[in-house]
Amino acid sequence: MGVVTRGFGGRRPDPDRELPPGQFLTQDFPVLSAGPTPNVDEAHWQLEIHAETGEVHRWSWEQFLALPAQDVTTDIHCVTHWTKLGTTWRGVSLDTLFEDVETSADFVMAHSYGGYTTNLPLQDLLDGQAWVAFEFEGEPLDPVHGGPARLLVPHLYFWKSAKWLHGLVMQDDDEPGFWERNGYHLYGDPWLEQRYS
Ligand SMILES: Nc1nc2c(c(=O)[nH]1)N[C@H]1C(S)=C(S)[C@@H](COP(=O)(O)O)O[C@H]1N2
Ligand SMILES: [Mo]
Repeated sequence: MGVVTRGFGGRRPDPDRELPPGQFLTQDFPVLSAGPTPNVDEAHWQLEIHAETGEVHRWSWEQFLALPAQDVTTDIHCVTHWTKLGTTWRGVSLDTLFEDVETSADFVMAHSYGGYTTNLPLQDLLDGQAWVAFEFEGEPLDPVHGGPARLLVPHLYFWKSAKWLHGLVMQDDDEPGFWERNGYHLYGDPWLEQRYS
């Protein structure tokens, strides 16, 4: 199944297409990491969703790859002002991962291998808006870009797309994650230029 998200209607990125305010186009793929790239071995990799009830849903790498995946073409916007158009990914929709999760909590803290965290409203992860991506441009996701798997939430600034994703923890309150505690906006809508708080 293929998915094309907001703003990408053609086969090729349109250089005249409107960018979010304050963004410029880049053709390369910058690496932005707050620390070293963690060495995440697929044999020991696990993805977890922790509900506020204490229930934990867990997938090994093999179980994760057995889930239905989607091809996604989307634009990505970094708070440091670069935008990359028409990037292509393959990943598992968060709708699939949350199918059997019973929760009444409204917020999620994404936790990465290596300790990075970022907070998101649950409703921004559902309805075809977010994926756990494991391929980029048809290749396994490079470790510097979050491989083996990263969160992809392209409608928010790219710091919300946690690399080396390990777990999603349901929370009743919207607590700040790593960059949000350091001054980034709690939500991060690039079209509203919600860079810093
Ligand atoms: N685990 C983790 N995820 C992360 C980061 C990080 O430092 N650690 N940086 C964030 C930021 S600020 C951005 S812009 C993107 C950069 O992704 P890239 O390095 O693949 O371009 O990852 C986000 N996800
Ligand atoms: Mo960023």
